[in-house]
Amino acid sequence: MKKKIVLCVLVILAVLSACIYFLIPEKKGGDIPDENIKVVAAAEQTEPMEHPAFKIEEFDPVIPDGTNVALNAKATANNMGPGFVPRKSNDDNRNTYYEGAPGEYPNELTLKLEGEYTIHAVKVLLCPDAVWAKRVQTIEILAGTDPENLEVVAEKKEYEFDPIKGGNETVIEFDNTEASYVMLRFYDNTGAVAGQAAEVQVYALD
Ligand SMILES: [Ca+2]
Repeated sequence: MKKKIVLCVLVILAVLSACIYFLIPEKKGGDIPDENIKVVAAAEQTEPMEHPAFKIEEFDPVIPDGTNVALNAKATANNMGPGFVPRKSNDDNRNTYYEGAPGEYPNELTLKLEGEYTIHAVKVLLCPDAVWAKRVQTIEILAGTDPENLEVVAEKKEYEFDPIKGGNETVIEFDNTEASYVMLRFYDNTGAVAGQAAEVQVYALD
């Protein structure tokens, strides 16, 4: 008889506990212990998502009209850093580059083309690896057929080189010019102690 009474009491207590649990839902998760904690709802996600703030637009390189006539040009410079010979600016390899002598601005890199062409754009490329930090180079372009009397075809201007968003390259366009010599005159480089060019492409109309 006593066992039945004890069993009944246990059943009643269990039922009461269940009622208390379900009738007071705000107690289930417990109180927020700290007023500084902000509870936010997680976004519904059923597949991998990328936050728009971290999305980098795919770079679409600019390729000027015509043909690059700089590949076989003879490259010279008024100065250079150790090992950064001018020829590295048009050897078709973006991992090699010309760099001027440290702090000896302006650095003048001249390409003697194989003939006389009607040119309209110069593309300057640096190594595309992300390890190259974004930088701004101040460049002026001169061109002509007389190496002693080259004329400015693109005024001195700042150009951004960004391997993440811009392919670490820039295109400098100017009016059609008859030229067998092209000079890049570097005035400043925020990412190094002198002007740099891994590849210089000169575009001539066909
Ligand atoms: Ca090169």
